[in-house]
Amino acid sequence: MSAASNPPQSVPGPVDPNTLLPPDEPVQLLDDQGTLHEVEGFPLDLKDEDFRNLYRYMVLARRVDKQAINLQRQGQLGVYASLLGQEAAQIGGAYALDEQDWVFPSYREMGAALVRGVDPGKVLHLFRGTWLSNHDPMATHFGLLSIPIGTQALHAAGFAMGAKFDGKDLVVMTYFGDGATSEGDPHEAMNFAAVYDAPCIFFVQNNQYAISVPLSKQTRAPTIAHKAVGYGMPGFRCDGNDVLATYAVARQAVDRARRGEGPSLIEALTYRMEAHTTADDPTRYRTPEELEEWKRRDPIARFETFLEAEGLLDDDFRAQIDEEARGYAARMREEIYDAPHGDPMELFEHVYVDPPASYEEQKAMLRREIASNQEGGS
Ligand SMILES: Cc1ncc(C[n+]2csc(CCOP(=O)(O)OP(=O)(O)O)c2C)c(N)n1
Repeated sequence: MSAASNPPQSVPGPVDPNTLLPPDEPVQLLDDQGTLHEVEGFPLDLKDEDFRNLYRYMVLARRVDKQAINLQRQGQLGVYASLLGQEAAQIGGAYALDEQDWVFPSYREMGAALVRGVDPGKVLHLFRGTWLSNHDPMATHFGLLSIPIGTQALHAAGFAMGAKFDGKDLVVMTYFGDGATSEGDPHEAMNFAAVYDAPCIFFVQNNQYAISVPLSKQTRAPTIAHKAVGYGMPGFRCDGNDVLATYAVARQAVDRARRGEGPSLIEALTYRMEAHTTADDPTRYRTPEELEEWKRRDPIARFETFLEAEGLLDDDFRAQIDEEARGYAARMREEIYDAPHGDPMELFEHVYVDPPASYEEQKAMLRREIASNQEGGS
């Protein structure tokens, strides 16, 4: 689609770039010791029940993540991308959404999946190679995990534009990494979303690395949030290991989008404490000291200190979460263990309405390949 064929519905005047710039310091509400400090412009509208729920989701995400890594080690998954350390970023962001809203995730978003009520085992089929996913995106408003970097940003922008054209009250959030901001797809998505005032939040989890490439080799921009100015949308920056900051910042961006004021870019500063995927060896590109430093900033430990001081964490609640986590892990094992592989010919389904001529040749080629492997194996 070209911008000319479908003009924006409203044409705002020139934007003062100063109103779009991120603040000098990332928004932080809970300091490293777990003490709450109010920050102007980012009020917290959370009740005790919400605080407990945020904690519950973070602990569940960490346990689900551990189970997925174990399934990979047992040979049940081909690969898995851990979210360890990024729980606050993902969960604070997704918690700011309402039921009618949508999430378009990358491959690392098991925490956001939980907030949307997605059964994690079902999503893991992608990592087993059995199917794209067994969850229903229409029921949960959580799209399929996207392995090609940044492509989900386009799905999100397009979906948000469509929702706006249809007059629907919904906000779209898409997650991607710092590395993805060097790709063309997020750029095109952010530009279109801004031009069309689409209700789309671009939530960047800056976990410092794109596999082994550090952020310093990724961009010359002062911060990722500064890139927002170039699109004409506000850039927010927050401590991604502080769940109250990620929530409060996302809340502002979501409310803004819901009021019809267009998209926002959020940069949450965090750290991937595990390997990039189970196929990666992070000791080859980062030091043990760096990892230790970030472990001290663990998002769950920090929030726990706050909740304990507020009298919101007790043994009963911890036991309840533990039981829930065991239930999730058991269901993941049931769903994934020895799940039958699909027919490789499915590769050709759901791609074209009118397949090109080369398609039949390629299908025949794969059929021959499978047959010769079967002959070779018997
Ligand atoms: C289009 C595309 N190019 C390259 C890759 C290979 N690849 C997989 S993960 C990755 C790094 C992504 O880093 P980032 O966007 O920071 O996200 P993170 O994995 O840190 O969450 C790359 C280059 C890919 N999956 N898709």
